[in-house]
Amino acid sequence: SDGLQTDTIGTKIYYFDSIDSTQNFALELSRKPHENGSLVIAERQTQGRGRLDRKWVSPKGGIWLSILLRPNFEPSYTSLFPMLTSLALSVAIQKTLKIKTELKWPNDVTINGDKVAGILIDASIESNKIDYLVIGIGINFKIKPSKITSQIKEGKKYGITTLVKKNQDGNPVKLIQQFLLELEKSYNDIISGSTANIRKEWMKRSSTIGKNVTATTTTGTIKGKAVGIDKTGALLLSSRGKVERVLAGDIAYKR
Ligand code: BT5
Repeated sequence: SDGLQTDTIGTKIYYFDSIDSTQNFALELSRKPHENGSLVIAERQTQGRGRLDRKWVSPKGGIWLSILLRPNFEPSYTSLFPMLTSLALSVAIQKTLKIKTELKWPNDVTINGDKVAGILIDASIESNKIDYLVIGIGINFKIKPSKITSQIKEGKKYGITTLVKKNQDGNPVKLIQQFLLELEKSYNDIISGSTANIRKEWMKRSSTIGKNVTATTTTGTIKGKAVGIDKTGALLLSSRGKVERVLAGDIAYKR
């Protein structure tokens, strides 16, 4: 926690050499009092997970962390969190490592289209109030991409990359500190109800807006041109003269 400039996030840190999943640990913590802002971080995960229980490969060399938050605001803001978190990460990567990244809706951080980080949000909402949120972030900091692709079926058709290459130097601690600072800034923005800036900044860094995409949701697929993001973080697709709203799902860009 040395050098951390945040007030809420990271006030308590749980560090593990190896754990099943930092996300699961943070979910357990939510049952205890006084854990707002707690950070769980591990060198490697044996059961890392993505959205919809997909596998998240988490060997040594990556940054695997989860943050437990108990925000006091409308549950509809929850869907903004993938955006807010990936934006904070993109800014921190640029500031500390001078690397440009793109944001792909809803939760990917990419370099030239290859995934370098992913975000997972677990939310518990009770009687129209947020009980807690757990934000999970996985960053391929310094990992040979083949170490990841070899462990996932869809590895070949899926571009995966690392922030720092084999012979390069990079300081993961600086990146984490900057990321937490950026995250807390946007978190405070959301708490005070100002989300316009987050959406504007996300769109500036996004590779999604303006593209023809195929969105896969739990109810089917929608094709259209990505024209924007609404207040809740939903993707707006222009399709046959209508604007369709995609609240959750995955997208692929048409080549
Ligand atoms: C995500 O899911 O991108 C969210 C990943 C969140 C991981 C963090 S690490 C700390 C915390 N603890 C956890 O257990 N999880 C969180 P999704 O968009 O569903 O992407 C999952 C897909 O990405 C998989 O199906 C694979 O195809 C691919 N994948 C798996 N491991 C990867 C990696 N290390 N880098 C890039 N892609 C990966």
